[in-house]
Amino acid sequence: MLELHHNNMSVCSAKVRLVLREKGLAPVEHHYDLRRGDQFAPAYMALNPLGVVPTLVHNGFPFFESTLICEYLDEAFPEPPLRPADPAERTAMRRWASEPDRGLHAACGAVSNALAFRYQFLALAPEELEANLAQTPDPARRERKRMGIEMGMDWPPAAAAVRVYDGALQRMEMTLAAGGPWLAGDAYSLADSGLTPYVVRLDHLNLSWLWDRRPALAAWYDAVQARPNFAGLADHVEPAYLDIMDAHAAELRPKVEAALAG
Ligand SMILES: N[C@@H](CCC(=O)N[C@@H](CS)C(=O)NCC(=O)O)C(=O)O
Repeated sequence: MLELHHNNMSVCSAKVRLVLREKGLAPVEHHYDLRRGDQFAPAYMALNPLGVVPTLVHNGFPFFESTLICEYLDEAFPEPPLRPADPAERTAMRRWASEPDRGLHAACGAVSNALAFRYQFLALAPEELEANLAQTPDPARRERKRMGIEMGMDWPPAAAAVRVYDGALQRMEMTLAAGGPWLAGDAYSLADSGLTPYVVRLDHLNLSWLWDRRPALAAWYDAVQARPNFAGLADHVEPAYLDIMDAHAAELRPKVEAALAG
């Protein structure tokens, strides 16, 4: 039996759902409200001690860390293969698939928070916000969350995160322009499914202008959206979140541009 503990708008969860769809797998789903703090419930933290989604449970055994889950799925359910057979392409795939774990995921969190999600928290009463922050077990993670909520794009790490994101887009552009059509060569792989939710997030944040002058990336983004497995992401998008992302986009664009120039 296959079970997925996830959240609809979580990029890491979407990453895993794209792979599940590609494999034609339909797990039993358990949805977590991350704003309410469902991820910190003791029963869930027994599965995933970090208190983050996603967690995949296969035949009673829990797997966490989305990059590792995706590799596991490709090993346990080999058809269609999402890891290139060629060793050099396989290494390239792993380099791209692990890009979120080397800073892009943290940058995505900081940018999403600074441009949109902080407004969900700022709408809470002060004591509700404190209670919500207090649930985050790791003090450093709690403090980062607090600063992002309080300062938004005026928090220097948020501006730095914009540059990290932009650097990843530029490297994607260069890779795709030099080879392609996929990130690790001729075939769609875990590299493409792994990066897709991060580009979608920028699109949702009204930052698609970041690839106005990146034609190879723009073509890749069209191609990933045209694939049937994209439903694994698109079917879970929550309109209320898109409304929050739209609400402040125009007013915040100059701050994003300033961060890129910084
Ligand atoms: N490296 C982890 C990151 C997981 C992660 O940060 N998940 C986010 C959603 S994308 C989460 O659960 N956030 C809740 C929180 O930080 O309280 C992975 O790839 O699975």
